Amino acid sequence: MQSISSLSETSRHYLELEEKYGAHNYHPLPVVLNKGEGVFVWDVDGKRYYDFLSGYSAVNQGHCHPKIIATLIEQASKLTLTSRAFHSDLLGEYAQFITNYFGYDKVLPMNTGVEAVETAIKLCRRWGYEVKGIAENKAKIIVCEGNFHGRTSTVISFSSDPSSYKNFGPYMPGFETVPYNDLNALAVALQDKNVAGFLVEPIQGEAGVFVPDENYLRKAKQYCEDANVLFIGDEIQTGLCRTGKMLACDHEDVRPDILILGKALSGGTLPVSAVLADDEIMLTIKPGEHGSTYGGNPLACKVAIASLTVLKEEKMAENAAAMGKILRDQLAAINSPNIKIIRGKGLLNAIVIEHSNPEAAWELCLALKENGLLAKPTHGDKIRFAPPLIITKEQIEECANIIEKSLSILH
Ligand code: IF1
Repeated sequence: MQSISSLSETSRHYLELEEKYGAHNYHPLPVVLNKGEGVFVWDVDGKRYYDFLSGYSAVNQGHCHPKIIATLIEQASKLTLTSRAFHSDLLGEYAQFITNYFGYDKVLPMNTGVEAVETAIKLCRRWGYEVKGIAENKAKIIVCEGNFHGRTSTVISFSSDPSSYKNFGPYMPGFETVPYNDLNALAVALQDKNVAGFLVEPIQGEAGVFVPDENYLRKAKQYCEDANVLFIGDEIQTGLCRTGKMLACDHEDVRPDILILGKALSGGTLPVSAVLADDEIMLTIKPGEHGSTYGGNPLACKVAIASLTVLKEEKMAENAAAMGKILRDQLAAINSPNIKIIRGKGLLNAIVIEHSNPEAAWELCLALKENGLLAKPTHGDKIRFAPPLIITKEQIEECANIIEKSLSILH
């Protein structure tokens, strides 16, 4: 394991400050960044890296996208926050833009991804009681084994990962877990008349980029319709062109009843999330029954319009589809005995490392860092490869060479 002592004095200085004064709730790769532009980030010593994590898919448009930053600066100089106690000239414009963009009646603007997930859960439960007619406090939401939907107390209540939920109890009731990618298990769970919703990631990111079987999402949506249950699509990580379509659900022409967005909705500049739904669902929440201080602030609205605009203008979904295929083909061509699985869709990919050393994936990420590419393992033996969606063919090929060169440390 590379020790901190091999880092420059400058880097060590920043790590030591974090260690002493910051909570120890992460275990980052030993690198200290201070600049980002497009697919690249730079450390405090001026070394350049390809960013193959993209802020966990928050930086789909590339670091510091010029149009997004220009919009941020311009609006930040005018008006950043009115609170929802008053109207602004931007919330209505943004609401019209994003609802037209995705084809829904209304949007409820929030900030972080998990706040949007919590909002979707509240909307689903409220619809369950007031539209479906479920008895009060009996509503259930089906979730999947291996899910990751955020880290609030409610959301970790239905996590299957002990590192997310252990010793954070007591847990929120009203959730039932079924295996991911298992239509029979879902069909059985949907027989319960108290089920109000099915919350699912179209691809399970944190679990290691699990792509479900073809038609899983389409059939799951059909089963939900047949059971009068809301299909809630968490596209916080898979959405906004990451998987080669605007939404991962678009690969199967599935329209979630509740669509959850976050991360790249602001191009990695500030927390912006959104919940989209039609009136029958959205209008079950009345004035004063939900909200947040920053939700729908003018700065977020303006930045989100710019972030969504450049996705289409620069055809980032098409590029993600094309570059993702090249990346997976190049990884396969390495033919490494240490790459057990290559999987993904668009530019949301992961490799599963095969090696006797349980630290092999971490060691590989340290070698990748030395060779100019930043990635981080998830759940031990999986490494996510998710660069910004503006990456070029030449850059993909260079990165595949870096990965091949770095794999030699596992021999
Ligand atoms: C961390 C993971 C990724 C998400 C999906 C909701 C949220 C996330 C599908 C909540 C957030 C982030 C959280 C961040 C690391 C990252 C992550 F490793 F945690 F699981 F991407 F896979 N739904 N994912 O992926 O959004 O509240 O964070 O804005 O907590 O370490 P958030």
